[in-house]
Amino acid sequence: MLSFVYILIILHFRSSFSNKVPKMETGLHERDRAGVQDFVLLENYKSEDAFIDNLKKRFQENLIYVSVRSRCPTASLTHSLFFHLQTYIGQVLISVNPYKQLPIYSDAHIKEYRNKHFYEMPPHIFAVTDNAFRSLIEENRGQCVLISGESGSGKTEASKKVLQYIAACSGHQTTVEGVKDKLLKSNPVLEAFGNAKTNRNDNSSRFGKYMDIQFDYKGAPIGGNILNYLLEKSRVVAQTAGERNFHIFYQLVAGADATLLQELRLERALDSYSYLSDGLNGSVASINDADNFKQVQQALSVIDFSAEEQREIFAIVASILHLGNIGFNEVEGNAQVNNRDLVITVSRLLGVNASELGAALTHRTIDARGDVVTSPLNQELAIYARDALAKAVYDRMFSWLVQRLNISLQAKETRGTRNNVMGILDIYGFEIFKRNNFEQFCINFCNEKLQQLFIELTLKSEQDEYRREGIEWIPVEYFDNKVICNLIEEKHKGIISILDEECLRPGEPTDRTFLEKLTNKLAEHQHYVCHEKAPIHVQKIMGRDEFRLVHYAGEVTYSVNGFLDKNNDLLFRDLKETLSKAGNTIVRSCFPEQELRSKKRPETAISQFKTSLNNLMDILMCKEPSYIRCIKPNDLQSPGIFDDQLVLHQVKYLGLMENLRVRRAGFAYRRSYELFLNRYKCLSKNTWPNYKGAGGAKAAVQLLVKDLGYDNEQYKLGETKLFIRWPRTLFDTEDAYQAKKHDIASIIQAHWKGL
Ligand code: AOV
Ligand code: MG
Repeated sequence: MLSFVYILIILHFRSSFSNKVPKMETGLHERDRAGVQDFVLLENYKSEDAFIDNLKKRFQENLIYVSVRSRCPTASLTHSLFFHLQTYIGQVLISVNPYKQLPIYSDAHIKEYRNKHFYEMPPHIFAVTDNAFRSLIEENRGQCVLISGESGSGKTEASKKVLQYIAACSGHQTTVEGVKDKLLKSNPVLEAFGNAKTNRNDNSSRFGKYMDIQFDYKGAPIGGNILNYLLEKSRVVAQTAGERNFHIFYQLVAGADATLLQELRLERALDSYSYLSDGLNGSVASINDADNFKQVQQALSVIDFSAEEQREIFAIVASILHLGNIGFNEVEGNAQVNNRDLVITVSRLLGVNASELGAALTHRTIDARGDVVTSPLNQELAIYARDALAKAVYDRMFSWLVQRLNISLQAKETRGTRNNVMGILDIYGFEIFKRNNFEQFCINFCNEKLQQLFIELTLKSEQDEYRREGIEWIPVEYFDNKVICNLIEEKHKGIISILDEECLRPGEPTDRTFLEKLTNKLAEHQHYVCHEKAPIHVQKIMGRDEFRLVHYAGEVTYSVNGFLDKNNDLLFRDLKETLSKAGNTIVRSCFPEQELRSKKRPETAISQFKTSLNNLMDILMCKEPSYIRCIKPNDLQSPGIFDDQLVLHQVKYLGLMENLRVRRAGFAYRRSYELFLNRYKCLSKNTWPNYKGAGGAKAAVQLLVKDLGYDNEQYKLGETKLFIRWPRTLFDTEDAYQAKKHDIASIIQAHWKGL
């Protein structure tokens, strides 16, 4: 009986082979009032001016999103196969920071984007997210949303919109609501402790964040995990003019109620605290510290932080403020604490012995192969030790906070959900300040790595594949920033290696000797500029203690002052020992005793950072990426101003023009011949029921697509794969396949009924 049905199916297919010619790709020519919403539709797509003009027109109409996707008509795209396209074309959304609230993120908007085709709706973060989300659930492919752009371009805001959309669209069971609440509430907490006002952005991320959200097979979020990258801890003890310390310090002082304030021995006056008085001493118009503090407290409760944990966290924050006010006198070369009361206050808050802390702040014990020697510090070193303590306590508390969040976010049940993960990457954006230090060097290195990933996935691998498959292709030239990544991180030769070498060298290495080594080894490198070899106009603005790197996003002059110190990241043993016995359990867990016993030299700060970034790249490489490329329209953080030159610069270095060219000329879909035949061989009598006579899979596909009416423009045959230029072609083929499947199902049904 079964073989009878089989023959019936074959007969039906054979008789129904029509020469249905799929509709030709028409492209999309409608354009809205303000430019085109998809750059692929831009007529003059090679012109930078036209590109900028399009962004500007749309920006002026409050249309801040423009997509770069493959040509595809908007109508009737309801194919399951749609998702196969993303693997190859990825999604790129360009977002221009409006610097004002736009009414485009409401629940009604979320509803509109829900389960709609990416191509059907105007470009939006919600469209990108919906698409990635559906690809994750329906195709079981791990996703990541990579958000990049310079400082203040809108990355963090974008990442919050991604999360908002996911929370609104996914399951609504009580258990899931709990997880979603926690995911959402992790943001205000991390921003309070990890963001600060800089001269570029009032809410600048001073750490890198990668958040994984884990879903069950039905698409409900069941957990999350956050990885944090190098917090800019130097900010705890000093800030540049016009900048602030981390938000939480101001929030606590402004928002704590009288009881808490009293408990922490704090006053409301910001200028009472030395660690808050370097930069901008006070509040910022765009920020309400007191309100934000209430939000943080509420968020901590939602994330299940106990009252005791919250008390301990705020005690640590307060202790740092008090610590900063401890000064030292010098008597015969020995530092002495000038305000013992403050030492007592700090000790109470952290639960350490006051005299031990006082001694640890003014002495240093060295264990040289079993010979333990304690010697007094001078005033300068005592200040150094105090600041190192404040930085270390804050930094480690921040990492503890992330770990603690992760415990709360941990999924209860993870079976079968390995691939159901969506990652969101929001790092600190590329920065150029008047003075740039070790921190900017790390931040900009991180941005180079992310740009490298974008190039690798959207420009390089795409074109490499065409070359490998022997597809006729006019290469699109682009600047590959690998050369800069190598300059920074190459083993033995790169800046990081030279810095580490200098940090570990016996003798008396200094920032200046490090700079000399850099210049000796790298003077000839085209992306390294030393003072001696700099062009006159650059030399004029460059100090003798500076070097300059030609980054993908611009030239940055770095001062070497503090490089060695920050890289060594030394905290004297006496202080570690004191803290390892702290009554404050968070502090105690941040300074474990084992660390004191370890004889191994800790890895330098930059090496740790490099390793963690390379691990991150590995994580991202095995996921399907969606990109949000954020653009800052002006340097004034103001709405309505579109600075053409500033935008053009970003468009250039982000590689957006090149990306568009590859998109336009490229192929939306590709599949190995065998896989293509597996699905569609039933659409031609030449390949159905098998294609043995065709002379191999490639020849069979050639016959099949001819029968389907593909013209030469629509496809190319590679070595191992069929390349289809426009999604529409594929969708029509899929339509024909679905129709055939449907027909045959009806025939079988009719047959059984008739029996
Ligand atoms: P960033 O994350 O890219 O900078 P943010 O996301 O913090 O930049 O954005 C900076 C500011 O721009 C925000 O505080 C908002 O005021 C405004 N903004 C950004 N995106 C939007 C939007 N979609 N709608 C309205 N306002 C917006 V940095 O973390 O500094 O690299 O390190
Ligand atoms: Mg940010």
